[in-house]
Amino acid sequence: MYENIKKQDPLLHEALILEDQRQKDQIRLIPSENYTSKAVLEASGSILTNKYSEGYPGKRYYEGQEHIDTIETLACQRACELFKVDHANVQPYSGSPANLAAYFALLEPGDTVMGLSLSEGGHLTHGYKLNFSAKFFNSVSYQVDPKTETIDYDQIKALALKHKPKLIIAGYTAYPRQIDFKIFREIADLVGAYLLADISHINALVISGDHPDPAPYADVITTTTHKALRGPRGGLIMCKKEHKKAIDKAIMPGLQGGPHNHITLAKAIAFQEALEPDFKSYANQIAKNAKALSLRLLEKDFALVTGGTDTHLMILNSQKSHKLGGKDFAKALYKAGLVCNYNTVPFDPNPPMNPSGIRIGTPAITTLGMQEQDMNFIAEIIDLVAKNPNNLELLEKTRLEVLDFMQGFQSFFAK
Ligand code: DSN
Repeated sequence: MYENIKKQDPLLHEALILEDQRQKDQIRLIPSENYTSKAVLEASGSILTNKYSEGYPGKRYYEGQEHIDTIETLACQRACELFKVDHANVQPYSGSPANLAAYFALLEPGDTVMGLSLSEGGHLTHGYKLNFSAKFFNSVSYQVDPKTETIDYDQIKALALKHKPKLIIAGYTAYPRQIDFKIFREIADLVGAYLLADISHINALVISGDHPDPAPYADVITTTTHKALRGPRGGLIMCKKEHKKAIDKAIMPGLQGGPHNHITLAKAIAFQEALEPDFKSYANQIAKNAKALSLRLLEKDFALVTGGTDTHLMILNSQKSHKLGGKDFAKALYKAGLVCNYNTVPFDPNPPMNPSGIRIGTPAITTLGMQEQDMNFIAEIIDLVAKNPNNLELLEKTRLEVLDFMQGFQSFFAK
Protein backbone atom coordinates (compact mmCIF):
# COMPACT_ATOMS: atom_id res chain seq x y z
CA MET A 1 0.00 0.00 0.00
CA TYR A 2 1.09 3.57 -0.70
CA GLU A 3 4.11 2.22 -2.64
CA ASN A 4 4.96 5.55 -4.27
CA ILE A 5 4.97 7.41 -0.98
CA LYS A 6 7.13 4.63 0.45
CA LYS A 7 9.71 5.04 -2.32
CA GLN A 8 9.72 8.81 -2.28
CA ASP A 9 9.32 9.66 1.40
CA PRO A 10 9.88 6.78 3.83
CA LEU A 11 9.51 8.96 6.91
CA LEU A 12 6.00 10.08 5.98
CA HIS A 13 5.16 6.60 4.73
CA GLU A 14 5.93 5.17 8.13
CA ALA A 15 3.64 7.66 9.88
CA LEU A 16 0.87 6.93 7.38
CA ILE A 17 1.15 3.15 7.80
CA LEU A 18 1.16 3.47 11.59
CA GLU A 19 -2.00 5.61 11.45
CA ASP A 20 -3.61 3.09 9.11
CA GLN A 21 -2.92 0.33 11.63
CA ARG A 22 -4.09 2.46 14.56
CA GLN A 23 -7.46 2.94 12.88
CA LYS A 24 -7.77 -0.84 12.57
CA ASP A 25 -6.61 -1.71 16.08
CA GLN A 26 -8.55 0.70 18.29
CA ILE A 27 -12.24 1.12 19.10
CA ARG A 28 -12.88 4.55 17.61
CA LEU A 29 -15.65 6.31 19.47
CA ILE A 30 -15.15 9.91 18.33
CA PRO A 31 -18.65 10.59 16.96
CA SER A 32 -17.45 12.79 14.10
CA GLU A 33 -15.05 10.16 12.69
CA ASN A 34 -15.68 7.17 10.47
CA TYR A 35 -14.26 4.85 7.81
CA THR A 36 -15.03 5.76 4.18
CA SER A 37 -15.41 3.24 1.37
CA LYS A 38 -12.44 2.44 -0.85
CA ALA A 39 -14.21 4.20 -3.73
CA VAL A 40 -14.43 7.42 -1.70
CA LEU A 41 -10.73 7.10 -0.81
CA GLU A 42 -9.78 6.50 -4.45
CA ALA A 43 -11.74 9.55 -5.57
CA SER A 44 -10.12 11.70 -2.87
CA GLY A 45 -6.69 10.73 -4.19
CA SER A 46 -7.59 11.01 -7.87
CA ILE A 47 -6.11 13.13 -10.66
CA LEU A 48 -8.98 15.57 -10.30
CA THR A 49 -6.77 17.33 -7.78
CA ASN A 50 -4.85 18.60 -10.85
CA LYS A 51 -7.70 20.72 -12.22
CA TYR A 52 -8.86 24.28 -11.53
CA SER A 53 -12.58 25.02 -11.99
CA GLU A 54 -13.60 28.38 -10.54
CA GLY A 55 -17.28 28.94 -11.19
CA TYR A 56 -20.16 26.51 -11.59
CA PRO A 57 -21.10 23.89 -14.23
CA GLY A 58 -21.56 25.66 -17.58
CA LYS A 59 -20.12 28.92 -16.20
CA ARG A 60 -16.41 28.53 -15.50
CA TYR A 61 -13.42 30.80 -15.90
CA TYR A 62 -11.08 28.06 -17.14
CA GLU A 63 -11.31 25.76 -20.15
CA GLY A 64 -11.29 21.97 -20.00
CA GLN A 65 -14.35 21.55 -17.76
CA GLU A 66 -16.53 19.06 -19.66
CA HIS A 67 -15.81 16.14 -17.30
CA ILE A 68 -15.67 18.24 -14.16
CA ASP A 69 -19.09 19.68 -15.04
CA THR A 70 -20.52 16.16 -15.36
CA ILE A 71 -19.14 15.23 -11.95
CA GLU A 72 -20.24 18.38 -10.13
CA THR A 73 -23.72 18.29 -11.69
CA LEU A 74 -24.18 14.67 -10.60
CA ALA A 75 -22.94 15.48 -7.11
CA CYS A 76 -25.50 18.31 -6.80
CA GLN A 77 -28.36 16.18 -8.18
CA ARG A 78 -27.56 13.34 -5.78
CA ALA A 79 -27.36 15.71 -2.80
CA CYS A 80 -30.78 17.17 -3.71
CA GLU A 81 -32.29 13.68 -3.98
CA LEU A 82 -30.68 12.52 -0.74
CA PHE A 83 -31.76 15.47 1.41
CA LYS A 84 -34.95 16.38 -0.52
CA VAL A 85 -33.89 19.98 -1.09
CA ASP A 86 -34.35 22.47 -3.93
CA HIS A 87 -30.70 23.35 -4.37
CA ALA A 88 -27.29 21.99 -3.33
CA ASN A 89 -23.85 23.55 -3.60
CA VAL A 90 -21.13 20.91 -3.18
CA GLN A 91 -18.16 23.28 -3.23
CA PRO A 92 -17.69 24.20 0.47
CA TYR A 93 -14.28 23.02 1.66
CA SER A 94 -15.76 21.92 4.98
CA GLY A 95 -18.51 22.61 7.50
CA SER A 96 -17.10 25.90 8.79
CA PRO A 97 -16.89 27.52 5.31
CA ALA A 98 -20.40 26.22 4.60
CA ASN A 99 -21.67 28.00 7.71
CA LEU A 100 -19.71 31.13 6.87
CA ALA A 101 -21.28 31.11 3.39
CA ALA A 102 -24.75 30.81 4.91
CA TYR A 103 -24.02 33.89 7.04
CA PHE A 104 -22.65 35.82 4.04
CA ALA A 105 -25.66 34.90 1.94
CA LEU A 106 -28.34 35.83 4.46
CA LEU A 107 -26.83 38.56 6.67
CA GLU A 108 -24.97 41.84 6.77
CA PRO A 109 -21.98 42.20 9.13
CA GLY A 110 -23.23 43.20 12.57
CA ASP A 111 -26.57 41.38 12.27
CA THR A 112 -27.63 39.28 15.23
CA VAL A 113 -27.29 35.49 15.14
CA MET A 114 -28.51 33.03 17.77
CA GLY A 115 -26.94 29.61 18.32
CA LEU A 116 -26.35 27.19 21.17
CA SER A 117 -23.34 28.10 23.30
CA LEU A 118 -20.17 26.08 22.72
CA SER A 119 -19.98 24.57 26.19
CA GLU A 120 -23.47 23.12 25.87
CA GLY A 121 -22.85 21.51 22.50
CA GLY A 122 -22.94 24.32 19.91
CA HIS A 123 -20.21 24.63 17.28
CA LEU A 124 -17.48 27.28 17.10
CA THR A 125 -19.21 28.74 14.03
CA HIS A 126 -22.52 29.12 15.88
CA GLY A 127 -21.41 32.30 17.66
CA TYR A 128 -18.38 31.42 19.80
CA LYS A 129 -16.65 34.60 20.91
CA LEU A 130 -13.29 33.87 19.21
CA ASN A 131 -14.88 32.74 15.93
CA PHE A 132 -15.86 34.80 12.83
CA SER A 133 -19.46 34.16 13.81
CA ALA A 134 -19.07 36.42 16.86
CA LYS A 135 -16.37 38.73 15.52
CA PHE A 136 -18.30 39.85 12.42
CA PHE A 137 -21.82 39.28 13.74
CA ASN A 138 -23.60 40.05 16.99
CA SER A 139 -23.81 36.67 18.71
CA VAL A 140 -26.49 35.90 21.28
CA SER A 141 -26.14 32.37 22.63
CA TYR A 142 -28.95 30.26 24.00
CA GLN A 143 -28.33 27.62 26.62
CA VAL A 144 -29.86 24.29 27.54
CA ASP A 145 -32.24 23.88 30.46
CA PRO A 146 -30.03 23.50 33.58
CA LYS A 147 -32.20 20.70 34.99
CA THR A 148 -32.95 18.55 31.94
CA GLU A 149 -29.86 19.66 29.97
CA THR A 150 -32.08 19.66 26.86
CA ILE A 151 -32.90 22.45 24.41
CA ASP A 152 -35.11 25.01 26.13
CA TYR A 153 -37.48 26.23 23.40
CA ASP A 154 -39.18 28.71 25.76
CA GLN A 155 -35.84 30.35 26.47
CA ILE A 156 -35.02 30.49 22.75
CA LYS A 157 -38.37 32.13 22.06
CA ALA A 158 -37.86 34.69 24.85
CA LEU A 159 -34.32 35.49 23.65
CA ALA A 160 -35.51 35.78 20.06
CA LEU A 161 -38.28 38.20 21.02
CA LYS A 162 -35.77 40.27 23.00
CA HIS A 163 -32.84 40.32 20.55
CA LYS A 164 -34.66 40.00 17.20
CA PRO A 165 -31.97 37.85 15.53
CA LYS A 166 -31.78 37.75 11.76
CA LEU A 167 -30.59 34.13 11.87
CA ILE A 168 -31.30 31.28 14.28
CA ILE A 169 -29.10 28.18 14.18
CA ALA A 170 -30.39 24.72 15.05
CA GLY A 171 -27.96 21.79 14.94
CA TYR A 172 -25.09 20.91 17.23
CA THR A 173 -21.77 19.10 17.71
CA ALA A 174 -22.24 17.66 21.15
CA TYR A 175 -25.93 17.31 21.87
CA PRO A 176 -27.44 13.84 22.27
CA ARG A 177 -31.13 14.58 21.71
CA GLN A 178 -33.35 15.21 18.73
CA ILE A 179 -34.05 18.73 17.52
CA ASP A 180 -37.57 19.97 16.84
CA PHE A 181 -37.06 21.97 13.66
CA LYS A 182 -40.78 22.81 13.48
CA ILE A 183 -40.62 24.76 16.75
CA PHE A 184 -37.46 26.50 15.54
CA ARG A 185 -39.32 27.53 12.37
CA GLU A 186 -42.21 28.92 14.42
CA ILE A 187 -39.82 30.95 16.60
CA ALA A 188 -37.92 32.20 13.54
CA ASP A 189 -41.19 33.27 11.88
CA LEU A 190 -42.28 35.10 15.01
CA VAL A 191 -39.29 37.46 14.73
CA GLY A 192 -38.71 37.35 10.96
CA ALA A 193 -35.45 35.39 11.26
CA TYR A 194 -33.90 32.92 8.84
CA LEU A 195 -33.43 29.36 10.09
CA LEU A 196 -30.13 27.57 9.50
CA ALA A 197 -30.02 23.84 10.25
CA ASP A 198 -26.48 22.53 10.69
CA ILE A 199 -26.90 18.77 10.40
CA SER A 200 -23.20 17.89 10.26
CA HIS A 201 -23.52 15.42 13.12
CA ILE A 202 -26.95 13.99 12.33
CA ASN A 203 -26.68 13.87 8.52
CA ALA A 204 -26.97 10.07 8.30
CA LEU A 205 -29.80 9.93 10.84
CA VAL A 206 -31.76 12.53 8.86
CA ILE A 207 -31.36 10.40 5.73
CA SER A 208 -32.54 7.24 7.49
CA GLY A 209 -35.43 8.93 9.29
CA ASP A 210 -33.85 8.32 12.71
CA HIS A 211 -33.84 12.09 13.22
CA PRO A 212 -36.50 14.64 12.16
CA ASP A 213 -35.86 16.20 8.77
CA PRO A 214 -35.09 19.95 8.67
CA ALA A 215 -35.80 20.28 4.93
CA PRO A 216 -39.44 21.41 5.28
CA TYR A 217 -38.48 24.10 7.79
CA ALA A 218 -34.96 25.46 7.27
CA ASP A 219 -34.00 28.21 4.83
CA VAL A 220 -30.51 26.81 4.60
CA ILE A 221 -29.06 23.46 5.62
CA THR A 222 -25.32 22.91 6.05
CA THR A 223 -23.45 19.71 6.70
CA THR A 224 -20.02 18.23 6.55
CA THR A 225 -19.82 15.33 4.12
CA HIS A 226 -17.73 13.13 6.39
CA LYS A 227 -18.83 12.10 9.90
CA ALA A 228 -21.77 9.64 9.87
CA LEU A 229 -22.47 10.41 6.18
CA ARG A 230 -19.15 8.64 5.43
CA GLY A 231 -18.01 10.80 2.54
CA PRO A 232 -14.71 12.68 2.16
CA ARG A 233 -13.68 15.56 4.41
CA GLY A 234 -15.76 18.39 3.01
CA GLY A 235 -18.87 20.54 3.24
CA LEU A 236 -22.25 20.84 1.59
CA ILE A 237 -24.72 23.71 1.64
CA MET A 238 -28.36 23.33 0.64
CA CYS A 239 -31.24 25.77 0.47
CA LYS A 240 -34.70 26.66 -0.70
CA LYS A 241 -34.76 27.92 -4.28
CA GLU A 242 -35.20 31.56 -3.27
CA HIS A 243 -31.74 31.51 -1.65
CA LYS A 244 -29.95 29.68 -4.49
CA LYS A 245 -28.38 32.75 -6.06
CA ALA A 246 -27.21 34.25 -2.76
CA ILE A 247 -25.75 30.95 -1.53
CA ASP A 248 -23.82 30.27 -4.74
CA LYS A 249 -22.51 33.83 -4.78
CA ALA A 250 -21.46 33.60 -1.15
CA ILE A 251 -19.38 30.47 -1.82
CA MET A 252 -17.80 31.76 -5.05
CA PRO A 253 -16.65 34.52 -5.41
CA GLY A 254 -17.60 35.48 -1.83
CA LEU A 255 -15.53 33.00 0.06
CA GLN A 256 -13.71 30.40 -1.98
CA GLY A 257 -11.82 30.07 -5.23
CA GLY A 258 -11.41 26.81 -7.10
CA PRO A 259 -13.51 23.90 -5.88
CA HIS A 260 -11.64 20.75 -4.83
CA ASN A 261 -12.70 18.57 -7.75
CA HIS A 262 -11.27 15.34 -6.35
CA ILE A 263 -13.39 15.90 -3.23
CA THR A 264 -16.44 16.74 -5.36
CA LEU A 265 -16.02 13.33 -7.03
CA ALA A 266 -15.72 11.65 -3.64
CA LYS A 267 -18.83 13.49 -2.42
CA ALA A 268 -20.81 12.34 -5.48
CA ILE A 269 -19.75 8.75 -4.79
CA ALA A 270 -20.63 8.99 -1.10
CA PHE A 271 -24.05 10.49 -1.89
CA GLN A 272 -24.81 7.55 -4.19
CA GLU A 273 -23.73 5.15 -1.44
CA ALA A 274 -26.09 6.97 0.93
CA LEU A 275 -28.95 6.64 -1.58
CA GLU A 276 -28.63 2.83 -1.51
CA PRO A 277 -31.06 0.98 0.82
CA ASP A 278 -28.29 -0.53 3.00
CA PHE A 279 -27.23 2.96 4.07
CA LYS A 280 -30.52 3.26 5.96
CA SER A 281 -29.81 -0.01 7.81
CA TYR A 282 -26.36 1.30 8.72
CA ALA A 283 -27.79 4.58 10.05
CA ASN A 284 -30.57 2.76 11.96
CA GLN A 285 -27.86 0.61 13.53
CA ILE A 286 -25.83 3.68 14.58
CA ALA A 287 -28.82 4.85 16.63
CA LYS A 288 -29.53 1.35 18.01
CA ASN A 289 -25.89 0.94 19.06
CA ALA A 290 -25.84 4.34 20.75
CA LYS A 291 -29.03 3.52 22.63
CA ALA A 292 -27.68 0.10 23.72
CA LEU A 293 -24.36 1.58 24.84
CA SER A 294 -26.10 4.37 26.78
CA LEU A 295 -28.33 1.85 28.60
CA ARG A 296 -25.35 -0.30 29.57
CA LEU A 297 -23.51 2.77 30.87
CA LEU A 298 -26.55 3.98 32.82
CA GLU A 299 -26.79 0.53 34.47
CA LYS A 300 -23.20 1.11 35.60
CA ASP A 301 -24.14 4.48 37.13
CA PHE A 302 -22.48 6.73 34.59
CA ALA A 303 -23.90 10.25 34.45
CA LEU A 304 -25.06 10.88 30.87
CA VAL A 305 -25.85 14.45 29.91
CA THR A 306 -29.66 14.72 29.39
CA GLY A 307 -29.93 11.23 30.91
CA GLY A 308 -29.16 9.36 27.69
CA THR A 309 -29.29 9.69 23.93
CA ASP A 310 -31.60 9.41 20.98
CA THR A 311 -28.94 10.14 18.38
CA HIS A 312 -25.50 8.71 17.57
CA LEU A 313 -23.62 10.23 20.51
CA MET A 314 -23.59 10.69 24.25
CA ILE A 315 -21.73 12.87 26.72
CA LEU A 316 -20.47 11.24 29.92
CA ASN A 317 -20.06 13.57 32.88
CA SER A 318 -17.20 11.62 34.44
CA GLN A 319 -16.47 14.36 36.94
CA LYS A 320 -19.92 13.84 38.38
CA SER A 321 -20.00 10.03 38.30
CA HIS A 322 -16.36 9.15 39.04
CA LYS A 323 -14.68 12.40 40.15
CA LEU A 324 -12.56 11.98 37.03
CA GLY A 325 -11.89 14.87 34.62
CA GLY A 326 -12.67 14.27 30.96
CA LYS A 327 -9.07 14.68 29.82
CA ASP A 328 -7.71 12.16 32.34
CA PHE A 329 -10.54 9.78 31.47
CA ALA A 330 -9.98 10.06 27.71
CA LYS A 331 -6.22 9.54 28.14
CA ALA A 332 -6.79 6.44 30.29
CA LEU A 333 -9.30 5.09 27.75
CA TYR A 334 -6.77 5.67 25.00
CA LYS A 335 -4.21 3.56 26.85
CA ALA A 336 -6.84 0.82 26.91
CA GLY A 337 -7.46 1.09 23.15
CA LEU A 338 -10.63 3.23 23.11
CA VAL A 339 -10.52 6.62 21.39
CA CYS A 340 -12.81 9.49 22.34
CA ASN A 341 -12.57 13.24 22.88
CA TYR A 342 -12.84 15.21 26.07
CA ASN A 343 -15.90 17.41 26.15
CA THR A 344 -17.50 20.10 28.25
CA VAL A 345 -20.79 19.34 29.97
CA PRO A 346 -23.57 21.94 30.31
CA PHE A 347 -22.53 24.80 32.60
CA ASP A 348 -19.13 23.17 33.01
CA PRO A 349 -17.08 24.82 35.77
CA ASN A 350 -13.95 23.43 34.09
CA PRO A 351 -12.22 24.77 30.95
CA PRO A 352 -12.56 23.14 27.46
CA MET A 353 -8.95 21.81 27.59
CA ASN A 354 -9.69 20.01 30.84
CA PRO A 355 -13.48 19.65 30.95
CA SER A 356 -15.75 17.47 33.07
CA GLY A 357 -16.68 14.87 30.50
CA ILE A 358 -16.04 12.87 27.37
CA ARG A 359 -18.02 12.50 24.14
CA ILE A 360 -18.50 9.11 22.53
CA GLY A 361 -20.47 7.97 19.50
CA THR A 362 -21.17 4.94 17.35
CA PRO A 363 -20.81 5.78 13.60
CA ALA A 364 -17.31 4.34 13.05
CA ILE A 365 -17.86 1.14 15.02
CA THR A 366 -21.18 0.62 13.22
CA THR A 367 -19.41 0.87 9.87
CA LEU A 368 -17.16 -1.97 11.05
CA GLY A 369 -20.26 -4.09 11.72
CA MET A 370 -20.71 -3.82 15.49
CA GLN A 371 -24.19 -4.40 16.85
CA GLU A 372 -26.04 -4.01 20.15
CA GLN A 373 -24.43 -7.06 21.81
CA ASP A 374 -20.95 -5.62 21.13
CA MET A 375 -21.86 -2.57 23.20
CA ASN A 376 -21.69 -4.78 26.33
CA PHE A 377 -17.95 -5.28 25.81
CA ILE A 378 -17.37 -1.57 25.20
CA ALA A 379 -19.42 -0.57 28.27
CA GLU A 380 -17.44 -3.05 30.42
CA ILE A 381 -14.15 -1.53 29.26
CA ILE A 382 -15.34 2.04 29.84
CA ASP A 383 -16.48 1.06 33.34
CA LEU A 384 -13.21 -0.71 34.13
CA VAL A 385 -11.14 2.26 32.99
CA ALA A 386 -13.29 4.78 34.86
CA LYS A 387 -12.67 2.84 38.06
CA ASN A 388 -8.94 2.28 37.43
CA PRO A 389 -7.65 5.22 35.36
CA ASN A 390 -4.14 5.05 36.84
CA ASN A 391 -3.60 1.30 36.83
CA LEU A 392 -1.19 1.13 33.88
CA GLU A 393 -0.84 -2.63 34.04
CA LEU A 394 -4.59 -3.11 33.84
CA LEU A 395 -4.91 -0.57 31.02
CA GLU A 396 -2.26 -2.40 28.99
CA LYS A 397 -3.95 -5.76 29.61
CA THR A 398 -7.23 -4.19 28.49
CA ARG A 399 -5.62 -2.76 25.35
CA LEU A 400 -4.59 -6.28 24.35
CA GLU A 401 -8.17 -7.48 24.92
CA VAL A 402 -9.46 -4.63 22.75
CA LEU A 403 -6.93 -5.55 20.05
CA ASP A 404 -8.20 -9.12 20.17
CA PHE A 405 -11.84 -7.94 20.06
CA MET A 406 -11.06 -5.79 17.01
CA GLN A 407 -9.78 -8.84 15.13
CA GLY A 408 -13.45 -9.80 14.76
CA PHE A 409 -14.15 -6.58 12.81
CA GLN A 410 -11.49 -6.54 10.12
CA SER A 411 -13.57 -7.80 7.20
CA PHE A 412 -14.55 -4.19 6.30
CA PHE A 413 -10.91 -3.51 5.36
CA ALA A 414 -10.72 -6.49 3.03
CA LYS A 415 -13.76 -5.34 1.00
N1 DSN B 1 -14.86 19.05 15.24
C1 DSN B 1 -16.11 18.43 14.89
C2 DSN B 1 -16.53 17.40 15.84
O1 DSN B 1 -15.67 16.64 16.27
O2 DSN B 1 -17.69 17.31 16.20
C3 DSN B 1 -17.18 19.45 14.70
O3 DSN B 1 -16.82 20.30 13.70
